[in-house]
Amino acid sequence: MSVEEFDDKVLIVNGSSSVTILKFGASIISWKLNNEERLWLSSGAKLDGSKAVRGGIPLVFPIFGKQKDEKHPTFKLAQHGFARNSTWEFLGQTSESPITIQFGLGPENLNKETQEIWPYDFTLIYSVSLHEDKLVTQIEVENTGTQAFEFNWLFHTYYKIPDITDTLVNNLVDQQCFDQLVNQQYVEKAPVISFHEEFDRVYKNVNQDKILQIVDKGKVLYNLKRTNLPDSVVWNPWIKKSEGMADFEPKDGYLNMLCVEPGHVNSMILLNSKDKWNASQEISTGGEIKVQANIY
Ligand code: TA6
Repeated sequence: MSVEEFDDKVLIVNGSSSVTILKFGASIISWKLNNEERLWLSSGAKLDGSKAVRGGIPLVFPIFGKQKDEKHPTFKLAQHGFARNSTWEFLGQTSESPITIQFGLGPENLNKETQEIWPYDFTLIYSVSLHEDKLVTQIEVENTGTQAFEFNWLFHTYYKIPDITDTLVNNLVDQQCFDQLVNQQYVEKAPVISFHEEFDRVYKNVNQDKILQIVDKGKVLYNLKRTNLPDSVVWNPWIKKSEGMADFEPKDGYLNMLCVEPGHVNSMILLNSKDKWNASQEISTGGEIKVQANIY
């Protein structure tokens, strides 16, 4: 087992498992289990801090997407906020088993422009735990100032999959969702989600006992457990949108990736002075298909 810090990243290795985290964005860019890569990373991804990483697990804070309310303090922030576009501080290892390391972000890590746009005192503590059989990412948001602020949080996880046309997502049936492609809200009636075109939906208030499963030809690839993250975005850019993203390579990469993104994005979280907010995602692989359609 080892934790190795480089100038731009931190690498955890534990036998045939490993995880690589870029200090820029505290973005996980690789997670290997049994020496097999489980996250999709564009071959065109910028890893030099020039833009948010296309792939892996970018972090979305304090706004998901673009704020529509021009009076809101997050209105002038870039899409998906500043967490994925800022260099975090490596805080070191906090546990041996599972191996856990932490990164921190505060106003002192933001450029002047961002501090002026979003003038709040806060601390983000991001923990990455590499287990034998799963990956856990946890976030703590603390309001260290005197003014309350509002935020969204989302783990923008890009899963590596064999073939999107054989892939299903389980346990979202009967959920309220907002379809970002047609700007419409409706109840998901498909027993399982399948993919044959661009897909971009925000599933709202999904009971946290529901384990979201990514299934390939009847075999469970990934299980996603969420704590304090009621919403989940499901996104595949398909052909046209992939062609429109300069850093999305190869262009047919949409066939081998799927984003299932746990978050709190349907509403803003209000954090009062000195309060803390915690959330996490746990990703495991394999196991049985577990249909939980009747948990509301
Ligand atoms: O999470 C889905 C989404 O909001 C999509 O609408 C798409 O915009 C994707 O995020 C990627 O956004 P980005 O800013 O990384 O290009």
